[in-house]
Amino acid sequence: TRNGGAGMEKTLSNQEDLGGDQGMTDDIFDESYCEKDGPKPARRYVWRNIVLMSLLHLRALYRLWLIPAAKPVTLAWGKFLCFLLSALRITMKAHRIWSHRSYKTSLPLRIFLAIANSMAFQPWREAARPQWARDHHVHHKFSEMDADPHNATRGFFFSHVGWLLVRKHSDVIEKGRKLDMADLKADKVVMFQRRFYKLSVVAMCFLFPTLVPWCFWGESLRNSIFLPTILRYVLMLNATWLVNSAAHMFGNQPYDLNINPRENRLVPFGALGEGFHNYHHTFPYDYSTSEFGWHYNFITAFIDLMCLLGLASDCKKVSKETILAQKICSGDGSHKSG
Ligand code: ST9
Ligand code: ZN
Ligand code: ZN
Repeated sequence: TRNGGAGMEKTLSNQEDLGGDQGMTDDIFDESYCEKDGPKPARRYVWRNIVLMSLLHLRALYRLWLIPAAKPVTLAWGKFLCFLLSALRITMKAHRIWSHRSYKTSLPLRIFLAIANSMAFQPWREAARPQWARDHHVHHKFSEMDADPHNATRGFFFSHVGWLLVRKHSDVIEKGRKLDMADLKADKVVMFQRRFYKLSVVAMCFLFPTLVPWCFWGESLRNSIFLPTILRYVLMLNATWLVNSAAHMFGNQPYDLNINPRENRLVPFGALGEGFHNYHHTFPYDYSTSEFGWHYNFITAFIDLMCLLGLASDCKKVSKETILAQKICSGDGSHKSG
């Protein structure tokens, strides 16, 4: 069957069985959904996004030649610190908490992730509503169908960036409105950050990454703007988008042969733990997004460290027996030795 269903158990002291929790069904594929009959609605382009996205990418590409002239410490700053913080936010907060409720966080960790959240600046309209999490829920629940905002059956380009350049299919909005986002609205840190979202994005996504190299090690202003800020942002966006495009097309399907998402460790930042996409769509509530713990999964190691420090808890994990049964029942056999 699609989606590994109910069998989960307590496997570590800081991990919990989700039981009948609502979070477990919210992101499970909905077999009952049928696309509407008749011709597909016409594609409606959003020219503002097309122009801005093209300019952003052209700018980043054109400025690649600045790399050899930059100080090594600036490149290290752009690559590791900013990128890692942005990525921590996307995978830890927006993905594993907001979208899948796969573990719980303490107040200090929530504040830290809220700061990293502004650094990632995804999406532009996040200030208004929990759009990221809603889009991601319908992506799991109605995967590869009209109600999936980045339906990969519409092609690589559409699932990568094209979906951000056109109006959404009406089913995405209709189905998304039925989702319960009360827990996000009840999170005071999220709400506080949302009130100052634009200001915090300007400060954390643009000013902070630019000012540090310029002020602290005398990097030129031009290099400071284009490398750790613009280029880093564009790379981060594309790394996230590859999970929607490449990881839905290339790789094997050890857990469920009947779904498109694949195990793709070549997706940049697969090392962060988001490349195990066949597993993730089969067991979306697993905090680790993989059965292999820390292997290629920096974020799981980081969440485990937070649990050890008492800053995170209640990690949801699928039992080895359930995973094995799922592989035997629906997998492509590529993990037989495992
Ligand atoms: C960006 C986001 O890129 C990327 C998300 C990627 C997700 C990846 C998932 C993979 C997970 C793994 C993580 C890997 C991490 C790797 C780390 C690497 C570092 N439900 O939006 P509108 C309502 S951001 C319910 O205008 P249009 C909405 O509330 C980049 N309702 O739709 C509104 O209602 P109202 C920057 C929904 O007109 C109404 O519908 N961002 C839903 O079709 C209209 O909403 C951008 O470039 C829903 N799901 O426009 C694009 N959706 O009127 C920003 C909508 O009552 N977005 N509604 O307020 C936009 O410009 C537009 O949304 C649009 C669609 C043009 C795309
Ligand atoms: Zn997916
Ligand atoms: Zn997900």
